[in-house]
Amino acid sequence: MNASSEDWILPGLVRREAGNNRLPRLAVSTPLAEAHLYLHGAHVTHFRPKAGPSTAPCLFLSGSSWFDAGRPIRGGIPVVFPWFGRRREDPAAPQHGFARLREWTLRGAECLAGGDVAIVLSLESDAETRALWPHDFRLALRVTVGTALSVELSATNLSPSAFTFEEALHTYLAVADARQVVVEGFSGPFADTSGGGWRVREEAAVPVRLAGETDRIYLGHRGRIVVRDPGGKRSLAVEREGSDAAVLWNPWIAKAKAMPDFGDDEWPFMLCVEAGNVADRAVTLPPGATHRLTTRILAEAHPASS
Ligand code: TA6
Repeated sequence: MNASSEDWILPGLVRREAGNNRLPRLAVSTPLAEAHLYLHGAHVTHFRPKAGPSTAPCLFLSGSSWFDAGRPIRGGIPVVFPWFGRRREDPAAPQHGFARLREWTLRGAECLAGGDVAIVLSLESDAETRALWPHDFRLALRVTVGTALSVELSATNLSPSAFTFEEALHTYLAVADARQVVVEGFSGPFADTSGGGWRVREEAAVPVRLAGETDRIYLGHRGRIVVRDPGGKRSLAVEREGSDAAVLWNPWIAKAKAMPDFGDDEWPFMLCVEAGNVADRAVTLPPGATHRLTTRILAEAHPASS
C-alpha cells in the first residue's frame, strides 16, 4: 500500500501507518535497516539490519501479544518507568510502571550523516500519572536506526524536589534456541528473582548458559553483553550507557504457559537482556536534572560461522 503524502514523516524513510490492531506506528526503512516504533508505549517492536553478518530480525515479538491501549506489547523493547516489576507499596499498580501503557507524542525525525535515522517521542506527566506517581517529569525516547539500533531514554525532573525512579529498556532479543545460546559478559553475584523471590547468588558458570527459567538482576553491571546464538549463526551484542544494572530473563516452559500474551512454544526464541537502573541502583534526580539510559543492539558474526 503506498503511503499518502501526509503519512510520510521523512519522505521515503519514515512513514506513519496503522500497525497491529490499527495502533499507530512509525515504519522506518532505509538502505541500512528497517524498524517499527509504536506510539503506544514508545515501543520498538521490530529491528532488522539489511546488511552485515545477519539480516534476520534482532528483536522477538510474541505472536500472542496484545495491541491494546491499556495493555503492554509483549516483545520488542518495553520502556519500564518509574518502577521495575511489581510495586511493593501498591500491588495493584501496573507491572513495570505506566510509561509502556501510555501513548507518546512524536517530536521529530531526522536523517543523520551516514544514513542513520533518528526519531524522538516524548511523554509528560499528567493527572493520570500523578495519581500513580506524584511527580512531574518529561520522558524522551530517541530511537536511532542504522546498522545498529540505539534507544536512549531520557528522564527530566520537572518537579520542585528530587525524585527517585527505576527504569529499564526491557529488550527481547530474537534467538534461534535459548537452550543453545551462550551469554558472555555476565559474571559475579546476581539476584535470582525467578519465582518472585530475591536470592543473591554467585555466578558459577561463565559464560552463562540457560537450563530453565532464568530471571537475574546483576546490580552494578555496566559491561558489554554478547549473546552467541549458534542456531542463528550470529551473535547479538548489547552495549549500554547510563545503566548500573542488567537483567537476564527467559520464562522457560511453565511461566510461558502462564502468560496469556505469550505463546506456550515461544520461549526458546527469545532472551531478554535489559539495560536499567533498579533496586538499590535506582536513580535520584534533582529538580531540573536529566538522566539518560541507552541500550545499543547490533548483530555480529558468530565465531563458528566466521
Ligand atoms: O525483566 C524480567 C521481569 O521482571 C520478569 O520477572 C518478568 O516478569 C518479565 O519482567 C516480564 O514482565 P511483564 O510485565 O512484561 O510480563
